[in-house]
Amino acid sequence: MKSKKVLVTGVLGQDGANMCDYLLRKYPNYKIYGMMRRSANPNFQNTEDFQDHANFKFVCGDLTDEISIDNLIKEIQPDYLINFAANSFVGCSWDMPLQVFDVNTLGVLRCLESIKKFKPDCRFYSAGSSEEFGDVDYSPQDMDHKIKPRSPYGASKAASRHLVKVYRESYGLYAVHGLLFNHEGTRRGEEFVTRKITKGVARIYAEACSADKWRTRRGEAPKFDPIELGNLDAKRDWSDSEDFVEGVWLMLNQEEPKDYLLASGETHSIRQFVEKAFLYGGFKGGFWKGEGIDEKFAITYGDNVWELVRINPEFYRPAEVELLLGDPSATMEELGWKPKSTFDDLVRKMVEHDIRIHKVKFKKASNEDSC
Ligand code: G4F
Repeated sequence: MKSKKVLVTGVLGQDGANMCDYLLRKYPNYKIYGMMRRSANPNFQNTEDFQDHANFKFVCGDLTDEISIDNLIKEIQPDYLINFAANSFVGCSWDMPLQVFDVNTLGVLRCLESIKKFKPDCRFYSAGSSEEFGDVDYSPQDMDHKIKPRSPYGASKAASRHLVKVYRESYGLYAVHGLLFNHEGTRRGEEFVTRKITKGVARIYAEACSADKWRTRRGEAPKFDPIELGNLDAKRDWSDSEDFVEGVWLMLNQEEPKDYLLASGETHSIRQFVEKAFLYGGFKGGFWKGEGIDEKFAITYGDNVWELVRINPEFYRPAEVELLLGDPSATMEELGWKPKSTFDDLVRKMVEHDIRIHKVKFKKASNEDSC
């Protein structure tokens, strides 16, 4: 098989790392370049499984610096540029809207311009988002749904979608914008609600083990710090990021470029994610009590009621996307894409992974046997 060169931006993040991992396994002779920003303290946790592969190389660049993008395209001459670098946390996009537009929108423009000037046959992927649909008119959402973003983040992604179309039509570039619904996994950042919950379950699991021993020794159980969350009623269409990177690669390898949507076709509330995550963490019989900001998720243990989750209004957003549910049927038919993981597989995988890593850390810190 002929070797190709792929430049993946955002390599330290979930999707960039999953894409590099996927390509190195599928095409061990491809040269994969993972672009990262030069920062004082980079976290290589997401890349440690593949960063020593002979055909993988880290390169430095920044979407806000066109010189760095131009230099990379000129020097590498990539066959594909897969852009996963972004400010991807919706919640903070109200706090830094200009930076969000600089990275998420102008960053895409800089990539398109650079490809146009220095490697016009390089295929380009732009990471779009179901946040572009925002305040949805109907469910499930498909590619014909109107653009109605509710956050600076959603607006930045919608604008980049227009730019991709303009460059595709004006200059004949193979440029595609994938509208991806929520996608998670064991490389997910803790600022996102799913990983915050599964890491919280793992912490409480470890504390419960210790409490159990403490209780038998002293006759009472200590209190836990519950997980603090915002809006529990928002509904999201969650998938596994590992399934999505495969879909993105298919989008990049069609005869003609066009935009696609990736989703699971199911929606679940944050509340349901909490329930499932605690169940897979071994906490049976959890129940909700109270209302509004006093609502709590709790469990009865012996004579005690343990609070596992409580509301902190600090995590509410100025405007919320209440419901996302995608219709992946057209993409499945056109690309032959089929996700492998279900919602349950995803929650279970994340909880079990986090319990495993937390146990090791907990064991080291407390010198206790894990339970
Ligand atoms: O996990 P989230 O922060 O993801 P969000 O905002 O849906 O965005 C993710 O999916 C998009 C695709 O639809 C991507 F484009 C984007 O980059 C990102 O990957 O929040 C999910 C929901 C929200 O409704 C939020 O209000 O969870 C709610 N939530 C409730 N408590 C919370 C929390 N979100 C976070 N991050 N932290 C909380 O404590």
